[in-house]
Amino acid sequence: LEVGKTFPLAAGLVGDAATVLKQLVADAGRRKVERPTGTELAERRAQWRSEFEHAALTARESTPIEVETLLYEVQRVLPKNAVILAGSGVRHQVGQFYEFTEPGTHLVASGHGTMGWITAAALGAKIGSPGVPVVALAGDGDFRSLSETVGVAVEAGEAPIWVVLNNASYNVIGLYQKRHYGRTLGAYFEVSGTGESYTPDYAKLAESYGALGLRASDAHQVGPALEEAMASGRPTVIDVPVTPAPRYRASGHWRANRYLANDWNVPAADDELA
Ligand SMILES: Cc1ncc(C[n+]2csc(CCOP(=O)(O)OP(=O)(O)O)c2C)c(N)n1
Repeated sequence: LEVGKTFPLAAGLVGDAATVLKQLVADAGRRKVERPTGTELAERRAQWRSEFEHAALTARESTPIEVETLLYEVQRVLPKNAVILAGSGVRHQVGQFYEFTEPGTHLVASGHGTMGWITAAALGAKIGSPGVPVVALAGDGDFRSLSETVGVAVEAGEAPIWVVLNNASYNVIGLYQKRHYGRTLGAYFEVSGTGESYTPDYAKLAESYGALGLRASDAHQVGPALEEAMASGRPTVIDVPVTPAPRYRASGHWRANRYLANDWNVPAADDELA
């Protein structure tokens, strides 16, 4: 029995459910719980937002593009009613940094975070929401798990847009591996023997399927590429080289900080699991 393996705990309890629940209820009556007020929460949210914007804007000239900067540019260009899909590698950043204001605009392979879902789900979402842009923010590993969907979209005459966050890796897996095992295995796409980084050209892949293929190599090219994709009315793949270096800070109980960004604006105490 491993208490606290997945979620950080203030106190781990093991016992008979009925007995422990009764004890907890009795105890809860004696405690006063401090909760942040709505105003405090709004302030923290604004602070969080300004940190994100600062990170995105200060990295605006870096290449490969930082993920925050890419998300900032995407939000700047897309209308609020655009449907955004978030892939398994990038879903946490999208959840934290994309400001969704309309219902049904944030689709995510939550739970198992199944790779490949996003590639096909973008086509389904476009069929379900024909009047708005549908944009999949997909890691390259995720996208290539089901990239033949691009051909199916051409056949169907549907125009989803896939933004491929190309870091030539299953980066999130590589980061876990480095942290916990001090080495990586199969996480970075490279040519066996030479160690040379490998990526297919996703823009050309799209073209070979008869779709529109674009590349945004720096932050300034992201907006124009999205606009071209939306205006084209064609299924489009935008290949975006992104950095594999993590910088964002994470929130919630999935303490990404613990293995992703220890040194970026995170109080040390907040980083420790019991
Ligand atoms: C079908 C499936 N296999 C394996 C995994 C485990 N997994 C989670 S994220 C990930 C890598 C994602 O790579 P990519 O989409 O390129 O995003 P990145 O981590 O590089 O940002 C893997 C292998 C999964 N979620 N689904």
